[in-house]
Amino acid sequence: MMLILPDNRFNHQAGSEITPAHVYARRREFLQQMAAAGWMAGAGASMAQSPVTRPGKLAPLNATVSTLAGAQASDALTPYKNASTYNNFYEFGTDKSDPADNAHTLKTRPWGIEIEGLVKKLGRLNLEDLLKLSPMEERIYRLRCVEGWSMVIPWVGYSLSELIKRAEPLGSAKYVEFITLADPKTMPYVGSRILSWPYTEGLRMDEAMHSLSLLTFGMYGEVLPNQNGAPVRLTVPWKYGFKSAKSIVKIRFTENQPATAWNKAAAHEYGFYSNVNPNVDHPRWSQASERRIGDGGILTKKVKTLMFNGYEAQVGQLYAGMDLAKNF
Ligand SMILES: Nc1nc2c(c(=O)[nH]1)N[C@H]1C(S)=C(S)[C@@H](COP(=O)(O)O)O[C@H]1N2
Ligand SMILES: [Mo]
Repeated sequence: MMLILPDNRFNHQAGSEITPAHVYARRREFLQQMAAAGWMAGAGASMAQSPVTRPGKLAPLNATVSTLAGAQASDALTPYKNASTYNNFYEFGTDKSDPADNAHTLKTRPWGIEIEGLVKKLGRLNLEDLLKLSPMEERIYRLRCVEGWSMVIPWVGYSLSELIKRAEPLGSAKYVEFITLADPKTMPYVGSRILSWPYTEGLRMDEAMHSLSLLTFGMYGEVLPNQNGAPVRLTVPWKYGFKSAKSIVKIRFTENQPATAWNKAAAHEYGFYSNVNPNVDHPRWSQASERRIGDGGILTKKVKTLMFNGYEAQVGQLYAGMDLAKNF
């Protein structure tokens, strides 16, 4: 499944605009030290904003550097070019380059999320209101695809729990279902038989309420490129990438475990939980290691995959006592 990727050291379209990952990491460290030392109280607080300088030339989305435990992976960032051209978004095709080539047709305005099911506050929240619902944070998360590639991306958004709290779920709500856009006019593969549309995903309520579950509006200091799930997606860093539903239009609160797109397509290969787990193989391949997408392509050395993608300290408790081989 690994394709040979272009060597990014030589083909950045706007190389001078791109902050190299190590420079970025050092600035971030500096900002965090400043914050920790109390230098950024009061008026100085705005200094904690993302140091990235619009690598995709999309609208900027300002955010403060998140101080949440687990939200600042220290791994080298994936170059923006790779993160925005090597994607899975089957509504736009199945090749990794298809979403970047085809997703320009996606209409991201007007947009809204419909809140449905077992909640007190039903109805539609439009994007403008969603953007103002809670302060934007920048969080560096690893995201690992089930196929064995991974990326490290500075995402911009806020905890999904902020939105859930506003919806006031009823006691009977045990799961959250995410329904994404399925518009055959703008998404060429909706209607094809690869998956059943719309692409849907789901989380257990406690997973959805975990502060690391990010309702995501941007990356690298800008709004999301269409191919990464504009204008709003999920990022659940301890689960395989397919749980991070893109271009969400509906969130439904349910009593029963919702169906999910990949579980419907191949139940023996993709379970509901889909937590990153190096000890439980996919029926057709090992899940013990991964390759970071970046400059090296197929030559990039594999690294060991970590339990819960490295977020075990934060999320392990959610699965205490569960047989993770059965609940894969
Ligand atoms: N609507 C929708 N969301 C989706 C997908 C998809 O095909 N359709 N693919 C998933 C998969 S398999 C992965 S790995 C991630 C990829 O996110 P990225 O392209 O931002 O890295 O998006 C997920 N969300
Ligand atoms: Mo994936």
